Amino acid sequence: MPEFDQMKRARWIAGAVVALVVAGGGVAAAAREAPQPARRYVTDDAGRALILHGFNTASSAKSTPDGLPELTEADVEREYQDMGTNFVRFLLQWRAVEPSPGTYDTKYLDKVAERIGWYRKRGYHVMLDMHQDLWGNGITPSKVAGNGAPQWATFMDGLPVATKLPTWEMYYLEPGVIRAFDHFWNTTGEHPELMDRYAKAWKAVADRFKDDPAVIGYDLMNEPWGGSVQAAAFETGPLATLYRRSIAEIRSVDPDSWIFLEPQAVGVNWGLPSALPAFDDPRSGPARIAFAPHLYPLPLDLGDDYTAGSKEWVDRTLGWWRDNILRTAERMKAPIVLGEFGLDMTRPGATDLVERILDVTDETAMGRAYWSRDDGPWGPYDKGKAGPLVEAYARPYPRAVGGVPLRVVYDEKAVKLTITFDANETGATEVYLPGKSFPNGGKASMGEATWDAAKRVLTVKTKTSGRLDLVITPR
Ligand code: 9MR
Repeated sequence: MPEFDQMKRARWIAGAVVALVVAGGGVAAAAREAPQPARRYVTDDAGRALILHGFNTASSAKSTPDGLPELTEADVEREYQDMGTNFVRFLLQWRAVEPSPGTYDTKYLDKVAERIGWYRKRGYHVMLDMHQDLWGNGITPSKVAGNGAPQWATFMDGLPVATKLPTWEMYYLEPGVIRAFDHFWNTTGEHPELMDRYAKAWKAVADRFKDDPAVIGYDLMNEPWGGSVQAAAFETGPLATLYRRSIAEIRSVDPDSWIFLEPQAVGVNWGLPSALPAFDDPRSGPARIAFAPHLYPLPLDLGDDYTAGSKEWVDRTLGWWRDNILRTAERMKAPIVLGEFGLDMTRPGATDLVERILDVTDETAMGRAYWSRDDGPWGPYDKGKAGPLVEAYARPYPRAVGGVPLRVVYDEKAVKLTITFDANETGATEVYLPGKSFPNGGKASMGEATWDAAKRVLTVKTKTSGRLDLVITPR
């Protein structure tokens, strides 16, 4: 590695360490007793608990001129047939939503709606994600990095941004990028209108999609970065302000959709604690605010694999991540959806790590969306060919449960799925059963079961009260 790269890398790591120290209490938090999963769930219109499994769709939306992912209806169909997913974290770009201040592009939103329709037909729940990395593509003249924010919202005061860095994350430390964020968060006191515009853009999106039954909710900002304000000062300060304003704007038109909140990405993605506070939901009825963190273990970010010596480190960071995420969710009284995790599936140990993360999220009742659905070595398909992720991701699971799930265990050897739940009157339980282990569908240990072979879904009507152990085995 040339000397320059080494220096940049060292700077990035140094920044990370600062974030760690500023986060404060991180080590103490990790040493406390392990928290237990609270088992809160995102619910559907009927009130059933949803277990959300899916993909981020797609990274390609960042750089296409129209801000839409490279995706066809056949791609959605293939994903459903191969893996039985019921969830998508669908990327939006603020630059496409609001091409000039206060003007919303209804044609773009119509095209988003068309794609949501492809998911709706197949019973998916769509979470709209206002994506950004590195603020926006206006940070360099050649648009070599960054996506999300429109050019009109990009103020860098002439500060420099390098045009070639070894990894994309390093651009976060460029002076111009830090300034663009400082203006957005109004740390500079010079652009109070920007946060307002952002919150109102969310109102426009919510107004467009509030009645779409497939849209489960809104992920307010991808991987927030505080610029020169970091960690707790950022999460309890400007980030919380943005969230409160956006929640108020969304709720002024849409009382029912879920609102998904992300912590600061740096540090928290690696397992450090978040300081994100609890938020009030002004809707009448129970709050519909969920916590949507990401998971990228640091050893992998630094180029290691899930093998030998670094496996132990990754497992350790997974433990911290689990505990710290559960603590934050408890403070927020919010269900958890892991909005992103992913890695190069061609690397040694990659499938093992995916299996491990699926286990952790299953045990803690978190939903999950893999990064990402794009074709390539990280994705389920590479040059159109199914890779190891497809098989790993196609696990049997209850997509929706008529009650509150306490435990979901799949015994792979015995081919037996046990769903323990406190039944209520919200409706039938729907279980996805992959073709490999359940070639002829499944049968249920109780209730009235119907098998839909085309969808590979077993619908089970059970008693509507009491604690039940519903066991599904092959037919
Ligand atoms: O995988 C994405 C990579 O191809 C892009 O260059 C990069 C910058 O836009 O973003 C990567 O995706 C990231 C996502 O946007 C945010 N979370 C981490 C993802 C993986 O690095």
